[in-house]
This record gives sequence, structure tokens and C-alpha cells, in this order.
Amino acid sequence: MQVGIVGKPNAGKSTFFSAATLTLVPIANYPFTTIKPNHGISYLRTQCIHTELGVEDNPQNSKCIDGERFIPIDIIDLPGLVPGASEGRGLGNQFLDELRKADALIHVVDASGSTNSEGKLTQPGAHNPVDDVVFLETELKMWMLRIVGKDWEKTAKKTELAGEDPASLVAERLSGLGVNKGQAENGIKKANLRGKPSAWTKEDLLKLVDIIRKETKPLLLAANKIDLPTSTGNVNRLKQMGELTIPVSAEAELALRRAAEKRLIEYKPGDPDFRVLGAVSPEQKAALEMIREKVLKPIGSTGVQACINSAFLNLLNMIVVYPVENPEKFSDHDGNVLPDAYLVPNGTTLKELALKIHTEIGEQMLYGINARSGMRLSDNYVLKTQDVVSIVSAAKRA
Ligand SMILES: Nc1nc2c(ncn2[C@@H]2O[C@H](COP(=O)(O)OP(=O)(O)OP(=O)(O)O)[C@@H](O)[C@H]2O)c(=O)[nH]1
Ligand SMILES: [Mg+2]
Repeated sequence: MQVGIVGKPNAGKSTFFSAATLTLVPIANYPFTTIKPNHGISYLRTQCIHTELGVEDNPQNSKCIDGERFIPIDIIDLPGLVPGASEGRGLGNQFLDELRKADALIHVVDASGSTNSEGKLTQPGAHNPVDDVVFLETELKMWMLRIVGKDWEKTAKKTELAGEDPASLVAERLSGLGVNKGQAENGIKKANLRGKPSAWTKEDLLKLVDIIRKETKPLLLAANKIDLPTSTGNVNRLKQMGELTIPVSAEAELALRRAAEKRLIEYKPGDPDFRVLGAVSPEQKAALEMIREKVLKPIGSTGVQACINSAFLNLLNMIVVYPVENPEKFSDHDGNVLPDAYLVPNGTTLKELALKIHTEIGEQMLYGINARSGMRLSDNYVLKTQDVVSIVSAAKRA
């Protein structure tokens, strides 16, 4: 599963990405700084269960810092998108092509209104960021319409003559975006499209792709640059758009993570505050204090971690589970305690988890054990978040 960072140029996408992954990527106050996507690893933060279970852990696939489990996730920083991108304006199609692989989107919006729709600097507060939300969603729709709607009438007629289902045609056209037939069917139902598909209008198809986009590439708004005074009122305007909206200061997160990396401060991504550790210069102290006053105190965190968590836990509806081999010791065969934390979609069964861990183990699974209670679990047991489960299989692990 991966999340794409999208938005107009100069909104702060690369700053967000850099803060989230602690990798150096070009950041500058002019449009189209990023011309090629940046791929990186960030982490979802969740409370680790080792304290609750009263054990010391040895994480393998994730990290545990002060009782917080950080689970790796994939994130992509994309070039800026400008109005008309679906027709190839700006870096248009190239950008949109990259989006196909994203499962959810974080739309970084310049909430301070200090950049126009093309990402050029303007007077702070002069631009209404609500327009950016409307434009991005329109571009996504137009992009999908171009894919679905190509020679629509002609192709739909062929489908009708062959007695085929229009959902198959829609799904086939959007298969590159990871859309399946069930999702296409749902979209058609929700858009209330009846009658011959060849008679569906452009408006019908727009309605359909908008529904499918929301279902297959849900997004949240990262209302960025919250440290600037003109952002405050705009965050409320953005919230009224009906999308999940999180106030963010990507720049503050980047500064805090870099300071933590240099051991100047103690700070974990997502923390509500930091603690000064080493000798900081008066300038550094002033900058850190400013972050505390302008970002951490008013919004409770920098918002970057909250966006990543929400993308996976709310938009993608995922849960965290801990598979172990030894249900008494909560360990793997090497004795590592609570070695792995897995992110799986809510609704995943024990058998599906077993197959994800290893095909053979899944195929030859006998039963499972809830390590907390010692109770047996059947293979169709639906996993709950923070479950610790052991899979008993006839197949031997490597
Ligand atoms: N005040 C403030 N400035 C920010 C914040 N985040 C990013 N910026 C600034 O916004 C400008 C653009 O940042 P980038 O991260 O390069 O923006 P981008 O969206 O990746 O831009 P493109 O690659 O051109 O699409 C830079 O000058 C950043 O320092 C923030 O939280 N607060
Ligand atoms: Mg960039």
C-alpha cells in the first residue's frame, strides 16, 4: 500500500516528504522544483503493545521507540499539478501516470494562501486555498474521464451487442489504476446510471469516475504552512469542503526531525512537544521556540505524522496486528519478542494474514491462537487491531 503526496506547485509537498522520510530532496520557493517523483519510506506511528503485555520487545520489521511502534509505509512525492494537467499542462500526464499506483492521496494545500493556482508567490492570504481543492479534484476527474471515456459511445455499443456488462468495460479501462469490477459496479450503482451505456453522457461518466476515484484513491487535506498567520481562517474554510482536513506545518516537522537527528532535541514524529538536549545556539533556540508557540501549542503537533496515520488508518481503513510464532513468549523462532507489526485492511481474516506472511504457511494452515488469551482461532477469524496471533501450520517456516 502506498500513499501519494499531491497538490499544486510550491505547496510544500517535498518539504512534507522530506520531513516524513528524512531524505534530502530539492525544496524551493518556486513552482516545479520537483520534476521527477521521489519515492521513500515513512512510518505509521501506533502505541506498541509490549508495555501492556509486560515484555521487552525486539522489533524486526518495524521500530519501537519509547513504547511507540513505527511501521514502515511507502510514500511518493509528486511533481506539482496545475489546472489543465489532464490535458498535459505543466508536467501533467507524466505526474498523473505516477498516481496510478497510489492507494490514497495526501493533498498538500498551501493554507496560507501565499501562492496562486500555478504555485507562484502572491501576497499572503491573497489566494483562496479552497480553489486548490476544487481544482485538484476536477483534474483527477478529468484524468479518469479521459481514460474511461475514450471513444465511449462506439465501445459501449460493442459491449451492448456482445451482451457484456458495462462494469467490465469500466473496470477494464481503469485496470491500470487498480480498479476492479466490483468497484466499477458499485460506482455505476451509486451514480444511478441506468439504460444503455452508449447513451451515458459526459456528465454521467464524470459522476461515475468521481465516485470511483473517491472509493479507490481516497484523499485527505494537509492544510500546510499553518505556522503562517493567514492560515488560521483558511483551515476552517478548508474543513467546510467535507474532506478530512489536518492542519500541518511541514517546515516545522522538518526542522524538528533534523534537530532530533543531530541530538539537539528529543522528539519523535507525532509528539506534541520536544525537549532540548544539547547545546543549541541562540538562533536555534529562537527557531525551536517559535515552532513551539506557532505550531505545537495551537495545533498539538506538526500534523505530518497525523496525516500519515490518517491515510492508512482512516482512508484505507487498516489495522495493526502482531503475528508471532510462539504464543506464550510472543516471539518468532529466533526468540525475538513481538518481532513484526503488520498493517492489514480491516476485515482481513487469519488465513489471509497467514498467506501474506508466507504462501505455504497460509495454504497449510491448521488453526490460529490468540496469544493474549491462548484461545484457538479458526482460519476465518476476522482480525482486530492490536491482535497478537500465532498461526499453526503443517508447513515449516524457512
Ligand atoms: N512557512 C512555511 N513554508 C513552508 C512549509 N512547507 C513548505 N514551505 C515552503 O514552501 C516552499 C515550497 O516547498 P516545496 O516543498 O518545494 O513545495 P512543493 O509542493 O514540493 O513544490 P513543487 O516541487 O514545485 O511542486 C519552500 O519555500 C518551503 O520552504 C510550511 O509548513 N511553512
Ligand atoms: Mg516538490
